[in-house]
Amino acid sequence: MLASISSFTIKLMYTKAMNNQTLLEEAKAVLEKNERKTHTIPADRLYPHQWLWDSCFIAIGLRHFDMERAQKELKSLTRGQWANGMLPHQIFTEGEAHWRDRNIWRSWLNPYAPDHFSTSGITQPPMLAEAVVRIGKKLSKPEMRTWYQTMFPALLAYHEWLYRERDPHREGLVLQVHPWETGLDNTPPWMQEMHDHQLSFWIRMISKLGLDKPLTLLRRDTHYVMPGQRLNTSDALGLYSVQHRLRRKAYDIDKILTHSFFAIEDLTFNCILIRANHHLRSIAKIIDRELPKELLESMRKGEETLEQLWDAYSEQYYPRNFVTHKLIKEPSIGTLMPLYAGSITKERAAQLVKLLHSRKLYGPKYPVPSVPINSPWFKDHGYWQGPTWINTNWLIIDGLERYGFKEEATAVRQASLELVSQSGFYEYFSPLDGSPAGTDNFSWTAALMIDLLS
Ligand code: 9WN
Repeated sequence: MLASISSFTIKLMYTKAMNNQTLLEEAKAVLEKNERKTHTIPADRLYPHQWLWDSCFIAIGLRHFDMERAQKELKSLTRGQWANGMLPHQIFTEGEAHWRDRNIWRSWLNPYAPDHFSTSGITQPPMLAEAVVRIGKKLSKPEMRTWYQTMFPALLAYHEWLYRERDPHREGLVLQVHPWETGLDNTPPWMQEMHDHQLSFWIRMISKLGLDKPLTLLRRDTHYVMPGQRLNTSDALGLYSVQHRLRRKAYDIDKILTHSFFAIEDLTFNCILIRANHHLRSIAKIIDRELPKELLESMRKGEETLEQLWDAYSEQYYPRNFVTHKLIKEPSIGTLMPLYAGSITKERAAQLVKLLHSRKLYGPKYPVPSVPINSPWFKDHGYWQGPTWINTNWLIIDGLERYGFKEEATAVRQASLELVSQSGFYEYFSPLDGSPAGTDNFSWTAALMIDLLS
């Protein structure tokens, strides 16, 4: 009996190892397919440019098998850095085929935008410091110092820009002016604010008259992904109209803030920034550089102010409207991101872990859903309104591990591996039955799988 059990166990282990090996090879193949000269695109056709936080997640995976390419991936992000320090969320691919995308943004309207590359005029979650450090940890000491010296100026300029431009009241939290800046495009808190205050008359009329249905045919994204798996056309029009307003102000933050109330201190963005600050401090220490006093003060305040986003009534964190300072009480995965920030107390972290244990909230069969299961917004394939994404799982796993919640971290890791090994490297998955959605061959799913398996 014992012998047969052990041979069965050995066979099982062998199959598992084989599967993992195959998965690794397949993941590498996805990254190869999406490789371009200087960087990796998120997915062919649907996402043909370079995106800021995608490249960071991609480099975190690449470092396990091609260090040179991982470093190149991050260095290529600095090509698009604006003279004021901003790292744009997109660097556009050159060529006639992409003229329309470049023209939507017209980054050349802003005097700080680079001359040789067209970019968007907004940023994305500041994952760069994390990716730089993850690479650094795999290098020898002298190589690590050289690598940090290379990346430090861009990182410092970026973090200084974030506080200088996006924290005008010097409170420690930075604001975002478009949901694309959060990387979680149609996440409920932003969509609620947009529906309440931003949707213009013509967009409301379009959806009232049912004209949004035929307009869906004109969208590029819905050629590649089923319309029900993307945001609806009226919300998509809303996002483009906000983008258009930013362009009219030539991406000048003073002008934008004078004329708009659509500015939110986003939870996920600020939690990633808190962790990035921690990494920036350690990079500076290793290369014997001092960080400017004002920046250090903002970083300190950020950790302190995060607690103002805690709502004692519902025992959750929420983003906050920058202008009214009112919490936007629409539950979303952001509430778990303070685990990744790492600056909250262990008691507070344990309160968040309770949410992960609840099947009705963030603990279905395939965690972690981007919106709790019991939310009226929840749709299991609804883009950032329900599905499980591998990058947010990665952030949560990292946070859980650092707080010592090993079992929970293993469960989320296991669910992520299962999702991908069952269906492939999709963009997102149903948290209820694991079915895949969005585009296939998605780069960060592949890259983070490599990292989780390593
Ligand atoms: C807009 C590239 C990006 C990701 C974002 C994701 C999606 C873009 C889009 O794709 O956003 O930036 O076209 O919807 O929401 O997180 O970086 O993968």
